[in-house]
Amino acid sequence: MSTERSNDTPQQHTAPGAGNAPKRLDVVVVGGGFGGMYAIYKFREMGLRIQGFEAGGDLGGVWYWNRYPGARVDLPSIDYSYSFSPEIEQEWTWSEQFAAQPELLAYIDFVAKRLSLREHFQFNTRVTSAAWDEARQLWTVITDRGDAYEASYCIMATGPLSIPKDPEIPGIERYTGRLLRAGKWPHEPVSFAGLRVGVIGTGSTGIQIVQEIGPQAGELFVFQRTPSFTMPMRNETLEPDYVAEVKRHYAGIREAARNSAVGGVRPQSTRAFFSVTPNQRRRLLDDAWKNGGLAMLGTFTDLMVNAEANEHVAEFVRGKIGEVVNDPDTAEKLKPRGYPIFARRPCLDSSYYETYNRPNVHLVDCFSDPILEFTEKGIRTQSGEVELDMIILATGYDGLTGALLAFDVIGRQGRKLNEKWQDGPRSYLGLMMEGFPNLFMTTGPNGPAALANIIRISENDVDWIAAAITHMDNNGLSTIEPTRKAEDGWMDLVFRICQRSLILKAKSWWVGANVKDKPQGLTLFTGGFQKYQEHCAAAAQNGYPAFVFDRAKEAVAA
Ligand code: NA7
Repeated sequence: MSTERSNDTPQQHTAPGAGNAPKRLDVVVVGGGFGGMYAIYKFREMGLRIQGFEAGGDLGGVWYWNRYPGARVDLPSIDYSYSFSPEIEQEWTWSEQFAAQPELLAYIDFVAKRLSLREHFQFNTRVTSAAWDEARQLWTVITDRGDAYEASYCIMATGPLSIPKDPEIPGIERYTGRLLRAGKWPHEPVSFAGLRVGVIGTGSTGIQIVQEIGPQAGELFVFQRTPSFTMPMRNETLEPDYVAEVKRHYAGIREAARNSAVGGVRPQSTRAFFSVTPNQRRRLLDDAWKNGGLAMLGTFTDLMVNAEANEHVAEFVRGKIGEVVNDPDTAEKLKPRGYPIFARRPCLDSSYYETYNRPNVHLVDCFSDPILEFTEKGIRTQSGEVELDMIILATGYDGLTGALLAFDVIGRQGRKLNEKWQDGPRSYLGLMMEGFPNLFMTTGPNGPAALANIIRISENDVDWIAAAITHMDNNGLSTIEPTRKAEDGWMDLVFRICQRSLILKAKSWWVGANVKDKPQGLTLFTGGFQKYQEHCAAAAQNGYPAFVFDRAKEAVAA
C-alpha cells in the first residue's frame, strides 16, 4: 500500500537541542493557522518573548494541509481575511469571491512576509505535552524534537479541523492502489486521467473533490453515506472597481461583520417563514438560489428552530436536485432526507449535481449498499467489489476537540484535559478552563467555532487574551483562571440556548457523531458571534470578576 503524506521540507529553526536547558518564554503559541499567526503578531507587538509551534511545514493550518483538487473557502474571501491591519487590507487584492486554496495560501504567505511571522515559528514540530508547573507558575511545553520550553502563558490555536479521520472500515492496510487523504494531500500534482478513482465521503470536502475530478478521471465512484445539502456557490471574478470600493469601505464592512450573528456580511432576514405567503416564500428562495453562497440560510429568521419551515426549504433544495440530475434514481439518492437542512454544515458547489450526469461518474449509495471492507484492489460493498486505482478519503475530522486531546495537556494537581473533558469539552467562553491557569484557547469548542467566521472569532479571542495579559501585567498578577462557577454558568448557557436548535437533530462533526466513543452533544455557543463578543467583553469588565488571579503565591481576587 502506498499511503501518501505531504512532503514537508523541514525548515531551519533555532530550537535548543535535546538536553539543553528549557528556553524561557512569555508565550507559547501552538498552531500556525489564522489564529496562531495573529496571536504571534499580537504578542510580539506587546513586546513579549514568543514561540510558535506548527506541525505542518509552513503556516496556513487547514489550508496548508488541504491541497486537494477543488479546495476553496465557502465564505466570501473579503470576509475570510484579517481585519486587524488596515495596511494589509489595502495591500492585498482578492481575485475571486470565494478564493481557492492556492490563493488562500498566497494570502497567508503575504501576511507572514509582511509581518515577519515565520521567524517566530518552528515548523514540522508537534507539541507532545504541555504541563502546568504549580510551584513556578508556568507551562512546560515539550515538542516531538525533544525540546522543552517554559512559558508564563500557553495559547492553544490548534483549530477546530486539524485531525483528519480515517473511516471505520476494515482492511485499509490491505489496499495496494494509491490511497490519498484530502486533509493530507501531496504537494505535487496528482493526475486522475484514465484512472478508476473512488471517493469516500460527501461532506464539503468530498463535494469539492467530486465536481473537480469527475471530468478528469477515467471512472469516478462516489461512496455516499449521508447526502449533503449543497447550494450554488456562484463564484465570480472580482472586478477591480468593486475591489477598489471594498478597500475604501473596509471599516464599515468589518463593523457590519462584527455586529452579525455569523461574523460575516451575508444577508440576514427579519421575516419568519410562515409570515409571508407561499408565493413570496418561493420567490425569496428562488432569489437566494440565484444569488448563491449561503444566502438561503439568511432567507428567514426561523430556519434553525422551526422544523416545519426548515422542511419547506429542504424540499425546495430537493426539487432543485431533481431538476439537475438526469437519472431519477441517482437524483433520489442524492436528495438528503431525515435531517434538517443547515443542521449539518451546508455545502456550496459549482457543478456537483451536474457531475452525476456524466457517464463516467457513478454514485454508490452506502445506505442501501454499505461498504464492508477495503480489499487489495479496491472497496467491497455488500453488492460486490469495486476495483479502484486510487481511493480518496474525504471522511472528515475529529473536530473541535481532536487537536487539543491529541497530546497531553496537564493542569493543576496533575489533572489531564482528557479527564476534565471526558463527558465533553467544558470551558468558560471557549477561552479558558478552571484548573488550567494561564492556558488560553482560540476558536475553542464552547465558543461559536464552526458556526461563525473563524477569522473573526480568532481575532476576538486573541484580542481578549492580549487584554487579559495586559491587565495582569498592569496589576502585578501572575496567574489567571476562571472560577468553576463561571465555567458552569457558561456551559449552562451554551446547553440551554442550543436546546431549540435543529442542529441537535442531525448527526455531524458539530455534535461529535462522526467519531466513535466521542461524547455526543452540541457544545458550541449558538447565540451568534455578536453576542459571543459581548459575553467576552463583559467578562473583562470591572476587574474580571469571573476569574481568580494569583499574585506570586497568594490567591487574590483582582
Ligand atoms: P464531513 O462534513 O464530516 O464529511 C465527512 C464525510 O465522510 C461524510 O459524508 C461522512 O458520511 C463520510 N464518511 C465518514 N466515514 C464514512 C464511512 N465509513 N463510509 C462512508 N462514508 C463515510 O467532513 P468534510 O471534510 O467534508 O468537511 C468538514 C468541514 O470542512 C465542513 O463542515 C466545513 O466546515 C469545512 P456520514 O455523514 O458520516 O454518513
